[in-house]
Amino acid sequence: MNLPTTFNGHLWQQHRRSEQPIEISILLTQMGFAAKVLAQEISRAALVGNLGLVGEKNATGDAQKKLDVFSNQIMIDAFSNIGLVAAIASEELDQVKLIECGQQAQYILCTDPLDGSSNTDTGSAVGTIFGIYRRQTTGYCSTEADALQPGTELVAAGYVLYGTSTMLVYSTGSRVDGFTLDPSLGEFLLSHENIRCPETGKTYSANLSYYQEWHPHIQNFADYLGDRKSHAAHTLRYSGALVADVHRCLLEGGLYFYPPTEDQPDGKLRLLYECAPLAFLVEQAGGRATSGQARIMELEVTSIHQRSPLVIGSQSAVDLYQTFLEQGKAP
Ligand code: AFP
Repeated sequence: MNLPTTFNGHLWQQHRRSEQPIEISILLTQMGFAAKVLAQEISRAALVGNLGLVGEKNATGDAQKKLDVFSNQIMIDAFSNIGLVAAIASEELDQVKLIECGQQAQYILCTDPLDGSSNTDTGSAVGTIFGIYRRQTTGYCSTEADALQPGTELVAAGYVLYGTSTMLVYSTGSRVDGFTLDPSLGEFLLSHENIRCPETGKTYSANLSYYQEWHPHIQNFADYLGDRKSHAAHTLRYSGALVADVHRCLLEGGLYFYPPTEDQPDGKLRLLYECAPLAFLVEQAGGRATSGQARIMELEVTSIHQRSPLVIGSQSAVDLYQTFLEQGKAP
């Protein structure tokens, strides 16, 4: 039997091979630990009274689930005491949380601790998204400005998918690797090495209940994908958790799109801790991510809870979306 590669072993190898700073490996190790704690709590939430609403709204106006609050606290606890993180921006926090001052604390964590939390009460997939930036300001303590960096400045990003298994997928900018949690060992083991996003795919993910509010060109695109008689037909798969839908695109190709609507001219998704980290990963795997107007990675970030339309997945599928957006029809 070949001994599997653990997440921590892999991080150490990457550190030695690519001279990736050891601090990045430590931060990712910590992310792996937080993911294990969350996986355990999410799976037993129904047994310990941890499902349902808290009764409050979060920083972006969404109803807060008990698991949202719990997940946010786990992320804060996991990164507060290691001395490397200067600040955390989270979907569940109104403002950037300043963690640590001084020379050692050179990293900024941006996170959606529990993506797709409306799925928790029905046992469906949820996720955690994270992006890590280097601190840019030079004062003794960090400021909110450190979190307002474009995706091009990410030094590491990834997600954890809590689904039929728990998977951690990450990149530090040269490749994308995926690890599956072996619950009996309590270890993430390398299961998806050097993931490449297929050039095309058979599925698309979008909330079609907003169809009437989309731009007519995007309506045409959805009609085109949904035309069962066409060679271009795609099958709809929509989970309500961005992580789960993007994970499918990453492994099997296809695309996810959340366009602007009348009510939400910038779409629903958050640029800093949802769109940018996933764009970083998908691009590293050979896919593409755009807002329709610009590459997600290059969008200027002016506030931590800023929204952006998102189109992400296989290169050719995202290209096709762009063609429809501009011309209203297939090329
Ligand atoms: P929640 O975390 O509030 O459930 O939002 C999840 C999410 O940000 C993303 O994961 C989904 O793809 C998207 O919103 C679903 O939004 P709609 O319900 O509008 O389709």
